[in-house]
Amino acid sequence: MRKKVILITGAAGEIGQALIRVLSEAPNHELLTLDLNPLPAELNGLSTHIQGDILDTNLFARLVTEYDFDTIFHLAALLSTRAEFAPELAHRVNVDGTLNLLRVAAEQSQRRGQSVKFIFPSSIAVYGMPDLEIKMRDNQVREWEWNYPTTMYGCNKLYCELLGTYFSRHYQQLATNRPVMVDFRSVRFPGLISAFTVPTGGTSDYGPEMLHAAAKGEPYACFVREDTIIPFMAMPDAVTALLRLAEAPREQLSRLVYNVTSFSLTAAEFKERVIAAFPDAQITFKPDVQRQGIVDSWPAGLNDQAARRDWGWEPAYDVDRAFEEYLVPNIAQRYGRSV
Ligand code: AKB
Repeated sequence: MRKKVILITGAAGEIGQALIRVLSEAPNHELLTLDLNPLPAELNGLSTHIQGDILDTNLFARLVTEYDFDTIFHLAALLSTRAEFAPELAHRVNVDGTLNLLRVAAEQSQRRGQSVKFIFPSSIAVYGMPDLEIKMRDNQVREWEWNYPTTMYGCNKLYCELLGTYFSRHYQQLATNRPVMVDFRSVRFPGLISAFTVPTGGTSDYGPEMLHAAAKGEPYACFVREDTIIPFMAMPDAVTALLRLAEAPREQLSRLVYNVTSFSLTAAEFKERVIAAFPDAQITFKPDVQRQGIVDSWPAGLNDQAARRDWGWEPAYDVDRAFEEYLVPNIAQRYGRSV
């Protein structure tokens, strides 16, 4: 008898760590986590962790003999800045990795005779605003607008949304003649900010980096201009979004891919909030041409009405609550600062 589990890929990343903490508290869930890296020691014992590669098809061939995947949170990806340095590797991990896993989900659904939920975090990187004037004009972008990504990561995410939709609606295993039931669902996240982990390889990272550097008492040179604006979200809301979407009754979903957002801030406003919490923060602005170009192509805000309407999405943390109740106290504590 195979063991029923929730699979989390990219589990050692920022979203993965936060998701493991929440899911491990819920009863009746066995977690199987996968990442190239080990989990941090404080998460030991909360899941069965496999250190491995999502491109390793032999590994999955072994895992499916032992485990029955009920739900898959496929978080593994190379983020936007890192993907620009290694576009082909990014394509392999972000696209081929997702395709491998969709195939696994399809086979699993046939074996179990029930659907497998496939939850996929997408990103504001799927959007490509043509210039700053239009970015400021269309500042509440809807899901089907401006789908012209300018980065490898954005292209990968947009294509994987389509791949997931294809597997969910059209893919058939003609050879086996048994129905495939992949229940693909995706959220497009804004820049995420965690109090407990620091991101690596992203381009929205200037927000969290500014905060963590200030709390550590280190100077920080922000790599985008002061007027740069994108949407952000506190990590607990990101986890809530994934779980709410996963739990939503299928018949209530009018789409498979949803925008979710919380608050939009300019880099200067971000700095003001950081200085209000850590008055000795040394923050300067030293824009990097490439990274600035990426963030300028991302929307200033997202329209998340469909998620609110279909599955009751609502962020718990607006900008004040995110800084005052989640980010500042937890980050200060992490680095032994009083606020
Ligand atoms: C990145 O900066 O690449 C990510 C994202 C916005 O998806 N944080």
